[in-house]
Amino acid sequence: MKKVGIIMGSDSDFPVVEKAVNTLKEYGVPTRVHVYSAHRTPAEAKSFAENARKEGYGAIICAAGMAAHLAGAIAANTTLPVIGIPIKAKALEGIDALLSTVMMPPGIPVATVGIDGAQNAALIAIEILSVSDESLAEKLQEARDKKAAAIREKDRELSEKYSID
Ligand code: RP5
Repeated sequence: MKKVGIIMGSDSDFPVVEKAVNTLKEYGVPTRVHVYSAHRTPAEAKSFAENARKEGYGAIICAAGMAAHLAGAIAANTTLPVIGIPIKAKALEGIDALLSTVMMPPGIPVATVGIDGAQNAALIAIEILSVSDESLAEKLQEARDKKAAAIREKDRELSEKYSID
């Protein structure tokens, strides 16, 4: 199976990124995690992106806050799919990172999830790998079915408890 790379701009991003790591672990996806910053360690970030395809990665998740150019910088150096997680920092509540990550000029895409949307980032990476991996496709469907069953149960409970004749 292809690997997923998770890159974050700072170890201070990890409390959010951990949800992506856990989701990939749940699905049994080989994952490598690194702190590479587009501005503090740009050489490492560039080298990772340039070598990722030949090293067996299928998707790269990039998490960064503030003027978050990490996902764009990684995408500039690979044609693998790059998924950006805008991290919520204090000053602008993550709007800064959201706009920096999502507003890529045409030609170098970054698939951007919501602010702190680490679980969805992992799920998109898994969906990408599932195109050529039937067991992942089955696991994704099972998880959806389970979620839908749980919601139906909640519907039944609330409906019984609060409906008024
Ligand atoms: C970004 O700056 C990082 O991704 C992090 O979200 C933010 C703050 O970094 P630290 O100052 O906490 O290392 O590059």
